[in-house]
Amino acid sequence: MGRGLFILFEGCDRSGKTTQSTRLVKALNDAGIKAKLLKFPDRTTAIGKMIDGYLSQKTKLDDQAIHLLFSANRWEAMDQVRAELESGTTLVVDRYAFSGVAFSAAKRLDIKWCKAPDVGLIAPDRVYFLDIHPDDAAKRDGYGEEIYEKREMQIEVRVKFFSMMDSTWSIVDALKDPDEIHRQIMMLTKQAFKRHKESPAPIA
Ligand code: T5A
Ligand code: NA
Repeated sequence: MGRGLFILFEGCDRSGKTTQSTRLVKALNDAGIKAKLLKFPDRTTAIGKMIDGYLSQKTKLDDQAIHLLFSANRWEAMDQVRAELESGTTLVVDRYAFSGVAFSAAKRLDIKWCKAPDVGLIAPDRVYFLDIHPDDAAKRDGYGEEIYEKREMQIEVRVKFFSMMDSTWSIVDALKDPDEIHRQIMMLTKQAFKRHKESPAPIA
């Protein structure tokens, strides 16, 4: 049996990443494909609890310190990620290192410095970018509760995401109906499995 695929969802806050990543895992499982959902930040670990305190504005941390904690929170999951992929499980990930870089660089930290701690993390096979203008995202439930959910910040984050895109990314219109977005993501995922079957690439 081959390895699983490593598929990421990225996007600005409230773009629908949790909704769509959850639906994708369920649809893959229903189709008999072994798949699991992961989420970063993983707020359940000791590092994740520090991140949660910062995001919910209970504690303060300087920009560099919180950036490194987000990266460490990914590194602490890497052994498990590798083992799952090798065992043939496809991992669908709700945010990853691109969020790490986009949010910190949007705060004017040097982008090269922001990328450095994540160098060597397992690279994705596909990235689905749920694209929404922050003004539209702000109309959705629950917006504005966490530290980064502010208009100027989100506009800058979106610019940073666009600056990092390459051929592994697909831009998905996040304003569409959730069912339509899900269908598009299923189509993209089927293509990714087909390509991987035709020319299998090792875990990068
Ligand atoms: N961060 C993260 C960093 O700074 N560095 C890092 O390294 C990482 C990994 C928390 C913050 O941390 C920052 C980025 C974030 O600011 P989080 O825990 O992923 O990151 O944030 P959450 O609050 O969990 O998630 P988001 O706010 O990003 O929301 P989602 O998951 O994009 O959106 P979702 O699916 O929860 O949907 C939001 C609302 O919209 C509705 C949903 O029902 C829900 O009410 N909705 C739709 N409505 C209309 N049409 C659609 N197509 C819809 N899809 C969903
Ligand atoms: Na989410």
